[in-house]
Amino acid sequence: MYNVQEIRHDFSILKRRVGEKKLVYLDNAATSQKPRRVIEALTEHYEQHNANIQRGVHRLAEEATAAYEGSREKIARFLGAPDSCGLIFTRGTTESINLVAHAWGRKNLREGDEVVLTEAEHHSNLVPWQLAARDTGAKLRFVPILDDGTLDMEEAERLIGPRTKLVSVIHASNVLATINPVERLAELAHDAGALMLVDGAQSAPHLPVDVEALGCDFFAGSGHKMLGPTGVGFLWGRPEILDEMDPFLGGGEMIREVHLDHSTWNDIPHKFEAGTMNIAQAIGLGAAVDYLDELGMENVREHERRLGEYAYRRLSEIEGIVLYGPEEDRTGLVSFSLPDVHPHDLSQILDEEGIAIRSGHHCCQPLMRRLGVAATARASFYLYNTEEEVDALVGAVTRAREFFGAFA
Ligand code: C6P
Repeated sequence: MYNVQEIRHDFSILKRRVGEKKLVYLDNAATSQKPRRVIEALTEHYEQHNANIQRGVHRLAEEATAAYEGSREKIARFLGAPDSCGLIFTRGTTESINLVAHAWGRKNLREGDEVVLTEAEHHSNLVPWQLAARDTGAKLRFVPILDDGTLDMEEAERLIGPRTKLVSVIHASNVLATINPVERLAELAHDAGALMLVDGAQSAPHLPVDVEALGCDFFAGSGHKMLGPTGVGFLWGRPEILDEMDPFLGGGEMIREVHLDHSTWNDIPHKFEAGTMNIAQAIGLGAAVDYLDELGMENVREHERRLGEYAYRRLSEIEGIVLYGPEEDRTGLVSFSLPDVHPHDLSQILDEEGIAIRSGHHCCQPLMRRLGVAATARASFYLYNTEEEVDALVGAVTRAREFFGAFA
């Protein structure tokens, strides 16, 4: 039985106040809060086991290595990966995609090749490909979005063809809440002989994910958006593809043999983990995944689906409000704008009521242009948010609408 009040006890920060007001944290798409268990995993690592990993044979080094590798296995299992050697620790989604753009893209893309993205990509899944295209002569193609915020799949079928070498798309949009049909896109990519990368920054924290069922070749995610510490995330890749890729960063631990004039590479995943990694954070992410597993991702999804639907319906009742993205099959976030109120002013007013939302372009400037706006306000929910918090949001947005409307 999913008990949101019990869950909230695990997150001390949710008890704090913002001035006189109770904190209502609705900026989870930017980063999630951390349960006590994750914070304790970090403390326990530093107080009891801290050592560098992979290198030492002393007791602490062995304990730290076992915890770090244990975390890798947990995350691989969480993603439905058949084994953990394809799971690489990175700093987050951004670094994971840059890793593929460098280590796979620079090696495999040529003039005349195409990388297919969408109009709704976060800058993390656009700029690395712009740089790779500049260096290799490959071209970028973009699947448009329809007015309801879903992908134009007819156009996707037309765009993905013999020149396509990679299809790289968000699983879920951080602005529109759209869940993309990545299984179908992976089929189209593979039929064309291309690979498929999924940006899972906004899906792994919120939906059950199974990389085998999705049929993707790479899956990128950020630990800090799924209850884990900052500074750690992951790239899962098909081992046979990772094996063939060049290294990303050079340095300690990613090598097998080093000579003055050349080196050979360690096995995956270590080939892609150069230097001392974010050990404590990776262990903390393992604790986060344990927490999510115990709640059950189906239950998390159902809680957020209901909350997102409730928020969408209540917000839509506010006069003049514009809501972005599809009406159904959404994740638990809502982007919106009000006539006569700049989203930044709105989020400042909400902050005075203790309500944390995000406003801006959400690192999706091309999408903002497509929507014809400079910025939106965005409330994003997670597994510990409640209907009362949605009510607080709706009340505050309504009051802001009335206040600014009086001057319009
Ligand atoms: N979106 C948001 O408020 P990093 O920063 O590497 O952990 O995640 C980047 C990233 C990649 N893809 C998507 C779809 C994302 O939403 C994000 C991060 C945050 O929407 C910060 S801009």
